[in-house]
Amino acid sequence: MSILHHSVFFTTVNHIKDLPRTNHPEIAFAGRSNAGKSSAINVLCNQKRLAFSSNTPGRTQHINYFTVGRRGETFGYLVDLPGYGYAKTPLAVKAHWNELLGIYVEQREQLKGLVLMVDIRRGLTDLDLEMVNWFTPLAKPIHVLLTKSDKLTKSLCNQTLFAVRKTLTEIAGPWATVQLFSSTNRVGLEEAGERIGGWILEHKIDSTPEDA
Ligand SMILES: Nc1nc2c(ncn2[C@@H]2O[C@H](COP(=O)(O)OP(=O)(O)O)[C@@H](O)[C@H]2O)c(=O)[nH]1
Ligand SMILES: [Mg+2]
Repeated sequence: MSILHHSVFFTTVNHIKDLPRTNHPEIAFAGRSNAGKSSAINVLCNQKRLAFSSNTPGRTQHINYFTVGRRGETFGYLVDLPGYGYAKTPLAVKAHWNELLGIYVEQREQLKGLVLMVDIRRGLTDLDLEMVNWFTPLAKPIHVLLTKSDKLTKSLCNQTLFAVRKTLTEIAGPWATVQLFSSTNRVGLEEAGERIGGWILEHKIDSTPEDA
């Protein structure tokens, strides 16, 4: 069973100074608002409402932490970052998110990998590329989930997969990988779960019972 299946909510952070003081590895989930990030976290963790999913884009404004572990032991965290690119977000709020997101992504040492949700019908947008460009110099892996693949034909899905893979390889070389995903049809769960779980296990530290 995936180690992600024992995830529970840990904490919500709205300011960099409030990031939890732990040494466990963190895997961040990023993407445009409405790309399917909350749905992906829920389905990967085999839970219905771990991450809040809604039809109202731009509603999740904070950084949410979920623990990953087994038998009362914390192995690491999944970190749900605020979605970006929602047009109706007020400028001041946008600036706050940008700062929160930018500092977290660029400076958080515990961050060991990035999962980037991209709606397969849109492909990589400028904001997604900005995220990849922020991350690439850190020499940490990025895994892109092409979400909502149930919305396109198999052949269109594969076309997008190859195009995105080509672009990512040009920017990030071997650090970036990409796969098809659908929360609705449960496509790509195993591949994504293994990748994310693998990153956490790779960086897992010996935890004390208090961490549980
Ligand atoms: N068809 C389809 N719809 C999805 C999928 N994943 C998410 N959605 C829908 O897309 C909308 C946004 O999803 P959500 O997970 O809240 O996106 P977030 O804003 O990135 O967290 C919701 O209406 C979801 O039901 C998917 O795999 N297939
Ligand atoms: Mg969400």
